[in-house]
Amino acid sequence: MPKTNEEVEELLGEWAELQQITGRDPYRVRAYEKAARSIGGYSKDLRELDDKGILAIPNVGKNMLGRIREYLDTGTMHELEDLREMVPAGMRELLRIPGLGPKKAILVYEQLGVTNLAELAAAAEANKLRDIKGLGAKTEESLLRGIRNYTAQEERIMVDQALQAADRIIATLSETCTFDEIAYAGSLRRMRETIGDIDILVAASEAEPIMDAFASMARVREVKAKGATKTTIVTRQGLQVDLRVVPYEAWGAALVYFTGSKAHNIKVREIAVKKGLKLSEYGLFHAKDGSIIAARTEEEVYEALGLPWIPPTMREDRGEVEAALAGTLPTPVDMTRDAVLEQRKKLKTLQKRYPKMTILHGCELNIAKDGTVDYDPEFLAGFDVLVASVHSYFRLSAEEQTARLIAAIENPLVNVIGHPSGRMIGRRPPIDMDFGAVCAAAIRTGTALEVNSFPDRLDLRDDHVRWAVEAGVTLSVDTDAHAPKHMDNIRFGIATAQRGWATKADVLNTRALKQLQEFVARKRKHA
Ligand code: DGT
Ligand code: CA
Ligand code: CA
Repeated sequence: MPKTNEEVEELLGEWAELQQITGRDPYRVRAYEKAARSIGGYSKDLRELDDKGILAIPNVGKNMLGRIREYLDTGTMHELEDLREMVPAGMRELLRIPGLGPKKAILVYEQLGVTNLAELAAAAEANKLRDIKGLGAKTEESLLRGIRNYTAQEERIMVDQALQAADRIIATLSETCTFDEIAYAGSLRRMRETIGDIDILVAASEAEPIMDAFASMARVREVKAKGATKTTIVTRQGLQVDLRVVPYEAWGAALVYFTGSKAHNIKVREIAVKKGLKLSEYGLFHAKDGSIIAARTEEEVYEALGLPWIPPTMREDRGEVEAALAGTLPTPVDMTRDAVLEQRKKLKTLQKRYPKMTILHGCELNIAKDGTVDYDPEFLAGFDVLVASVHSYFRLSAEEQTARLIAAIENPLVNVIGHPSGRMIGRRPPIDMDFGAVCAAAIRTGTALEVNSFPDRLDLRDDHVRWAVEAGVTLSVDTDAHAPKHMDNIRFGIATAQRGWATKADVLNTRALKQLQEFVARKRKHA
């Protein structure tokens, strides 16, 4: 999400709350809230839009446009500044107490001079609220309960809120920084029901630019600590977020360490000690000479300890380490299969409703380190077309990477290799591979290579397209759309294919339905 949009969302949200306190009519307050949300979720940067473009954002009218323009030009909104002067700083928080709407907030302010949560709590405990006309003893009691709940809850937030915040932060960092890996760790990765603070882990060769980008995000209220490898901030919603940058080589060890839980870590470390090893966030080492055994991936670290990879959701020291040692660790439920089948059912219904159209059910599979893909062949055969792509292990040697891709290409159920080089423009270099060998395998097996249309991927890139076309590879120009608006990206994919001199005959998705189905069936014959 563009940073400016996030800033404007924050300011309009604050404006809405201040208006509530000063007794503005609720319709107007709602209008600000709605505009704030639309702008925050809008994909185009406000700074790059003209007036017409800004007015095209849902819920943004002429008045709002004026305020946004003022902010873009001057960095402030003077009416909001005026409101801030009128309303004491702590008043906004009062509205978070259940049962305390703007009317009551104004009452306690006018009659008792209450301007923040601490003063409200003190007044309620001293039974001063019940004497205010319009409040009474019952309201006082329920407010007191509300305050206690709120203060207790403030320290831990619900997992969905934490996940949403973490996703947004990861999206912001992905837009602004270069790194190898990023993930949330801690209790959020373990999916505890409430989260104390968010822990974000990044693998990169240089920590400083990432720390800087993190500390200067629009959502930051306070930078609590900023060191060489760890920065702690508090967001404007009062959420604490720790960011740690680790070397790429130690990614797995750091992920184990910072995912925890602490009790799980202690158990795992005991196993290391018994084997004469030392486990830290930097890796698993021989205790004697300090030589390294494993660190790159979680699987490698667990494996070197004689354990299978333990799903983060089980890492609570509730017997999972013992079970893993004994080989009795259950594979926990994963609902994705059911979700896929559910989706297929929906498509069948749609197909019935639109008999003239043919709906195909496809899926993008992940290519594992060894070239295998998700699910078993029987399950995969239920799809009409399958794409498989690399999403991890970007730094394998050219030999390993080529063997991995060819293994996926040779899978009779895989029809397209998605974004074959894995590059992210400006953020991640392409994987090392023998592209000639990959092309040869694609031709031999009847597998297409994708031209991914996302502007930050464009993968295959133009010169690889030309190489593939000359070799005789079939291409598939895809949007990789995750939302309807991404469909527009197709123009970049087509342009990339054109720059590589691809013709209609080279591109799978220009063909008639029957030809596509034949393309899939021909390969499946070898299953
Ligand atoms: P939270 O934030 O209260 O919901 O819970 P966690 O588990 O996210 O805890 P947090 O944020 O304090 O630390 C993140 C992870 O870092 C934790 O799960 C395990 C690891 N960790 C932190 N401190 C220690 C420690 O003193 N020893 C060990 N072994 N691990 C630690
Ligand atoms: Ca945490
Ligand atoms: Ca933490």
